[in-house]
Amino acid sequence: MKLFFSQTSPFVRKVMVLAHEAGIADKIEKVSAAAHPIDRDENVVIQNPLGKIPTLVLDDDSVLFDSRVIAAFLDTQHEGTPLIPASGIKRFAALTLEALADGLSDAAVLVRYELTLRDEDKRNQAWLNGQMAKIDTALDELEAHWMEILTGPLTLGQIAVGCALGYLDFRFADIDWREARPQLAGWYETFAKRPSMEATAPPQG
Ligand SMILES: N[C@@H](CCC(=O)N[C@@H](CS)C(=O)NCC(=O)O)C(=O)O
Repeated sequence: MKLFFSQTSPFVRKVMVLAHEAGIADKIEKVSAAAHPIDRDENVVIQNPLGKIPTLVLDDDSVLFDSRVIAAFLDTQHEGTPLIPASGIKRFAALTLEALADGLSDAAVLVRYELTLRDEDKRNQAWLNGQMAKIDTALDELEAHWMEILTGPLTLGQIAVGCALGYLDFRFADIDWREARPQLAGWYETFAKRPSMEATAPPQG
């Protein structure tokens, strides 16, 4: 299977961390993509009309997107403990945690686009503040209500949080998200050292 890929995307990273944790990363051929909301990558668009990554093309040429669908699919492709619990409240807690982390990543990616793609004099500061507020309240929620699940058995939810925090450190190094969230900071310090996280880290510098 082929994955349209960029090392800077937190969503691509999420599916790759899952693949590493599941021991199936070597089954995925990574195809470099230049997904961009303005200069669209036609190689991606031809497979996924939204032009977004991750996009996964299976061996029978069927196409899966977005990252939540790809992650759920990859979780069916290994024999180990599922990273999305099969049923019950644990399943929906893991998926809700993933949704929370993905929402944080979405807001951070949108801020990044506003800051890098829009002319400075046309930027909408109120809109930027709104996206930053989402990031802030999502981080607060993780610290206040999710630490027990974050420190429990590994799930896709934890992976999504690790990738969202990694993206904040990568693109918004000036934001000190750790100071007011010591438990989350401590959890991430350990989580970021997992081989799956180290193997998928965004470029340095
Ligand atoms: N909800 C999507 C979000 C994916 C996403 O926004 N990917 C970005 C890269 S980080 C992208 O492809 N941007 C190009 C665009 O917005 O057209 C998912 O979970 O896969």
